[in-house]
Amino acid sequence: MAGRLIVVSNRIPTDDNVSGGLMVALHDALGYSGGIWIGAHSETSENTDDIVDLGGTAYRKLAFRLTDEELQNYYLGYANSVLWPLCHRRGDLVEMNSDYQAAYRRVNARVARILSQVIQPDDIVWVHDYHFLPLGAEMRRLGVTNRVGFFLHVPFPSLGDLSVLSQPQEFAADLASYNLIGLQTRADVARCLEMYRADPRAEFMNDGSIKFLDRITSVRSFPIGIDTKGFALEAQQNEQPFGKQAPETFLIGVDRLDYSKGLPNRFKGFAAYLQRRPDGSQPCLVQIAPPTREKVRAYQDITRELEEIAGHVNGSFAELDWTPLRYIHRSVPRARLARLYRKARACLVTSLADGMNLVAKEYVAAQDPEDPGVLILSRFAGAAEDMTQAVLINPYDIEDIARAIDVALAMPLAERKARNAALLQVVEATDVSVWSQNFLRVLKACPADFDFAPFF
Ligand code: ADQ
Repeated sequence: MAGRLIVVSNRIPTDDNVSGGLMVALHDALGYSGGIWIGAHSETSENTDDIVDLGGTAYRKLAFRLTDEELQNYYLGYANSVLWPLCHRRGDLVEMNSDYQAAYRRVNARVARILSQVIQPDDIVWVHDYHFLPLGAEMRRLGVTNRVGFFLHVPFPSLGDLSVLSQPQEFAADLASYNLIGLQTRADVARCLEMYRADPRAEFMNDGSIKFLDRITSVRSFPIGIDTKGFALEAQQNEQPFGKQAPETFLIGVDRLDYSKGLPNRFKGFAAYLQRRPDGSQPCLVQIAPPTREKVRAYQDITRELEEIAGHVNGSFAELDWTPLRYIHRSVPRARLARLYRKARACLVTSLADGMNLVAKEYVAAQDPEDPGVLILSRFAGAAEDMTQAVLINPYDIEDIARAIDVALAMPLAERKARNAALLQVVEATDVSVWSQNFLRVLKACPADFDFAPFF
């Protein structure tokens, strides 16, 4: 019998909430093979033995519990105040704290124990993202020899970034516990290989895989995408996304409110464009940015900074009948988002660092091929590696952002159509179902790991 799939991710869908490309793709992959989806429970509990079975028909969902202290030190602490800034080249925001690190390892060891209790010999395991870097190593410690793959959704850190960690050599050892390390881009793969090249414990095999102590690991890029057809269909509904106050010409930005997304420079770039726009034009920037990780100081700071800049832009340019910057600080239903993208003349993605950036792909998929808008895309988003027909920008350069808005709003129809068609090909080629199938196919083909020798 073919083995089941076990997926581990920070969030798991609740019964009526399988939405968003990634969630749907994993849901589908689990639906084909049967198996288990393991993730953190949304409510904390002091009883961490309490594994909550959330049921399910085609596959089971199991939620592990975090205590309040673990939510603080593991999730907000090590994951989001050490690893997140580290991977997004913000060493200045990394908060070193030994309690964070201890909680991170403890939670990963606990999840490994849960896994070792439910896993069967033919199962394969797919671990997602920076919350679970040491999960593979903890599973190996418990004697699990199944194929285990890891996918990192965020940028792979450079050697310099890694040196911020107190034990950077653990990063390489933890990752080498997986049979397959999946990364978003070829540039991420290059940085990962650079890390192993600098590590005397690693040896490169002829086929490009890495022998680390006694284990063989492959490193490959699997650029993530969206449910392209589904999203395009949502965008084609006729319903008006605005109420009465629809702006005539608008650009759109959609991001979690995160310092990695380059929002201050985006607002400043838009202001620089307004300064020199053609006479009489009244373009709007509609920025949708729901808050995340609000308990982390760096997120409180960026929220305050953006409110100030937004107030300044509107204070300087607004007229009685025109608000240039519409800054919406909450989530928007996906169908409405899709229709907003379709009506927007351009989309601004200004990330200072970004694993992929799905907004760029959603915007392209949502366009009317007969009259498409223009994608303005940061060179530092993973998406830019293949989406080269976007108007590429340096998000650190405010003048460059202003120039790109100018170019986008003045672009002739023929050029818009040609660029959108080329971009759509990239989006279709990296559809999220292709992404998950490719990853699982490569993981299943990895050499098995039955002669494991522990590292530590
Ligand atoms: P994120 O950092 O969350 O993801 P992104 O890839 O842009 O960034 O995905 C955000 C998703 O949330 C998009 O689907 C977007 O439509 C949605 N979203 C954002 N704001 C919203 C709002 N206000 N209302 C409704 N929906 C909203 C991480 C990495 C990325 C990587 C993805 C997937 O940081 O680099 O592309 O994982 O691997």
